[in-house]
Amino acid sequence: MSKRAYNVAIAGATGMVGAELLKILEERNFPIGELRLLASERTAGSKLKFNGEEHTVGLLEDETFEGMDIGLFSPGASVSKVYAPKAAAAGCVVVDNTSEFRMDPEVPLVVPEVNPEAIAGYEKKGIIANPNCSTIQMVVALKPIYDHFGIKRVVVSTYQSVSGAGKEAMDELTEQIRALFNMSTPDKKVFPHVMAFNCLPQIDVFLEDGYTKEEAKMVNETRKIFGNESMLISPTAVRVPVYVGHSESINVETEDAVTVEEVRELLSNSPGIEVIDDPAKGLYPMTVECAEQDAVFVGRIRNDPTVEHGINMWVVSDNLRKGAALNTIQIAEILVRDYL
Ligand code: NAP
Ligand code: 12T
Repeated sequence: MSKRAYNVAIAGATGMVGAELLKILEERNFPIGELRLLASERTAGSKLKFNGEEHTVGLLEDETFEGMDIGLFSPGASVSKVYAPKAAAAGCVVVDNTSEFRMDPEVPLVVPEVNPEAIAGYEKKGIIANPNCSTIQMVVALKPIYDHFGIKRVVVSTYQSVSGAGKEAMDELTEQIRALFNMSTPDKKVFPHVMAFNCLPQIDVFLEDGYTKEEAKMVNETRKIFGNESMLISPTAVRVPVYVGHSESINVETEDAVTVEEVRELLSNSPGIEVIDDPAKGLYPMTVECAEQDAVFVGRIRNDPTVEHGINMWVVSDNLRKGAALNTIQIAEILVRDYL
């Protein structure tokens, strides 16, 4: 039982992550007093349902956070940059889903299965950051291996769904598929190239070293979450025409000797992970089955014979749930249980 009810504001309530936040708050019976749903001028005044009741969406403004205890933010980085500090100044602790504060040394970056203790640092700025979706599912799968065998180096390639880029991106994929089936030229606004029936080796912008910002986020955020600045991670982030669910091919070179059976057993008994790995029966994780689920799914666990000690694995999770809304709410649950 929770100690009391908490007033919760959701910034970006009308977006893909916002919708998932509302669903999960309901499912997990989060102890909510007042609920304030906030978005931009585009949708302010519209109505959203929560626990069977209609709530009118308000406009995200300077005074919106008076009397609120917790702010769950996903309105985009530039908006969080302005409003998260305002919310925190009003005494509303923010759990922010955007990239804005993740690398701020005074803001904890948290995945509850990996570094829940970091939440204690929320007091410095009143903000806790939720990592990037691709980082979250990777670190959940790596944590038990890191603790038991030590990790020398990780090589990861992602297969990321379009929902990671928001509602408009999902609509763009649908419109492009429709256009191509009708023999017309597809329009593009969100993605840099046609997304339908294509794979784009670019997520977010390019940096000077030739990597994309999404790839840099995976390296920097993973190091911060593990508290290991020298961890070696070599990433390639790819967008694929899947609506929900990110997949990752992860190669892990370990310090100590490791067997496939040990890793299967270890991951099967680790929090937040479900192993689906029965090659004889053709069983492995796929986005069509892992979407709308909470776990990080791991399969295709196999030995890497090209290094002294290493394994390969295939990791799938719902990017809107564990990759965003669920992780945010797990952080909020610990916050109310242990701190507020
Ligand atoms: P989305 O479907 O495009 O929704 C964006 C939301 O932000 C909508 O509710 C929108 O309101 C609101 N918004 C936009 N500009 C605003 C403004 N000026 N003031 C107030 N609200 C504003 O995007 P999404 O997929 O939900 O993602 C939202 C953000 O969350 C992303 O920008 C990203 O930073 C973050 N995100 C993080 C992860 C992660 O890796 N953990 C995953 C996905 C997304 P309107 O409906 O009124 O426009
Ligand atoms: N570019 O919150 O486009 O850092 O899939 C999340 C998702 C950035 C983020 C995406 C992105 C973030 C995407």
